[in-house]
Amino acid sequence: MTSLHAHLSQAWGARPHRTFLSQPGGHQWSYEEVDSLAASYGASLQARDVTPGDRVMVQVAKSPYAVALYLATLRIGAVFVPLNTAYTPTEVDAFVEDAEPAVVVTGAANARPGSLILEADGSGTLKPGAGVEDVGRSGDDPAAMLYTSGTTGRSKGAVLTNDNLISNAKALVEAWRFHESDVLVHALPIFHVHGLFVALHCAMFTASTVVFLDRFDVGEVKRSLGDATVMMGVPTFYSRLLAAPEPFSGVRLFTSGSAPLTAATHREFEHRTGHAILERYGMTEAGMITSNPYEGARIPGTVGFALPGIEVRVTVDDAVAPPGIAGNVECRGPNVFSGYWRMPDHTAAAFTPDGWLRTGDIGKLDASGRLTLEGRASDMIISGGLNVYPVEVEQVLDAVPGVVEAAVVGLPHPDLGEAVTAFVTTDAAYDEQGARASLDAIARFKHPKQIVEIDALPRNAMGKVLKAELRSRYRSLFS
Ligand code: MLC
Ligand code: AMP
Repeated sequence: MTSLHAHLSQAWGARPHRTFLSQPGGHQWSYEEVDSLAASYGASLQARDVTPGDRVMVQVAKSPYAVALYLATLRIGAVFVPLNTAYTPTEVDAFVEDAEPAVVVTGAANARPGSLILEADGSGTLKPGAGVEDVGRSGDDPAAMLYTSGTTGRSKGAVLTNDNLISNAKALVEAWRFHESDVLVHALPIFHVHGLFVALHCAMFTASTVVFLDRFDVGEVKRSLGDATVMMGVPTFYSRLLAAPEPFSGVRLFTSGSAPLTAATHREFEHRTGHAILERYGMTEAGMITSNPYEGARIPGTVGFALPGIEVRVTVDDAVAPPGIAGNVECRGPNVFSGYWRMPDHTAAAFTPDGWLRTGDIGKLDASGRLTLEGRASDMIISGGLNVYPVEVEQVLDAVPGVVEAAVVGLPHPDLGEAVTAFVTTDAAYDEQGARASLDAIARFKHPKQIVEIDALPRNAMGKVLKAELRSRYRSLFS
């Protein structure tokens, strides 16, 4: 039994009638019900000649039907490729061209030629079929591929194997003491590692219940927390909950990740609710890497210790750094992905010669092995838990008539952590409306919250734009 699907179905097989996905004011989906829907979607995909290893690309609204489609894909040995629903048709074109999926499933609003339709209420052209054939998969076989943006602006498909996902789920269940009686509030999207793997796998591996919300709505989340034991979120969830906090007395665990949780938010949340948020750290290529302890000190501003079975080190100039010295964070373990889809050079560059994954994050370990992150090697911006690569936005702005040059940075933002901000030098042909219209080619969460016209971009002697200076000069723009 080596496939992720086999592990999951064994976990919930003993409790098939237990509620899996609970929709407030709506249907309560048992494990058995979601599993049998997954079997019929699997049959339907097989009837369309989807075979093991084929990519199934999915850009659909969050719903129990979408979860069943994920499980169907695993069950037939195909590779699940989820896409952010905010991606524009132009962005999706690039993913389709790269992944060459056997099937693309979308909502009606973002339908593409040949795509199957699946709406949040289950309607559409993806009809359940009958007679799914189970397919044996080994631990090394790919289970999912998630696109991550790159410093060059070109997205890379990170291929995750069955073993990557199984080992990480087991490590989290152990570290966070997941149990069949847990009730998890799920308000994250399900097209990223956080909402799809971290949250859903912890629940499925313990056959526990998920309060399944379409999105993060602060009122709905607060109501749901009344009957819940766990919530996982990005820092924006916690800063929004702080606007009107409650004791949340039935909750045993709040976790945060995907972006830095400020020490101020951590302390204020603890002060006002009595809960010390457990911050953990991860990335698409490696799932979860470190976590603050379940028992023991959850220190604000730190991301804790390597999870069971995973090793973390810090290097400077290719040598392992002693405790207290900041450098490149690297990790190794069964969680680390098999490589980027059809990009051997990028895959090779992601690893050190001795086989450790270069995370691209800068941090330091203390003598006890606790990690503190200090920044990122690249200019990547994390806005509300979503990654934005400046070069992608700069390329769009540079092509706008009247823009002489654009530089995009992340500035501190009270709600989103960092806000995408563009600085442009312009000539007489420039107007901001035109620039905004051009940005429609890329997803809206990547759009600058402000486009600031300046006389000249600050540069060093080599002519390189000094983004650090822009960040420091304009650090109060959103406060
Ligand atoms: C939405 N908008 C954003 C945004 N989310 N803008 C910048 N950054 C974001 N993150 C924009 C929309 O385009 C829209 O713009 C406007 O905000 C309102 O949209 P919305 O959908 O109503 O927003 P809201 O529901 O408030 O969403 C904010 C959010 C959401 C923070 C709740 O983005 C979210 O759920 N983020 C979580 C992302 C996540 O799961 N990350 C995990 C990555 S995995 P307009 O212009 O149309 O008005 C990973 C590894 C790891 O990193 O370690 O976990
Ligand atoms: P992604 O490529 O979307 O998976 O994003 C991974 C990146 O998110 C990591 O490389 C980190 O830079 C960042 N990240 C994840 N968790 C944390 C955290 N707890 N604190 C700071 N940054 C984080």
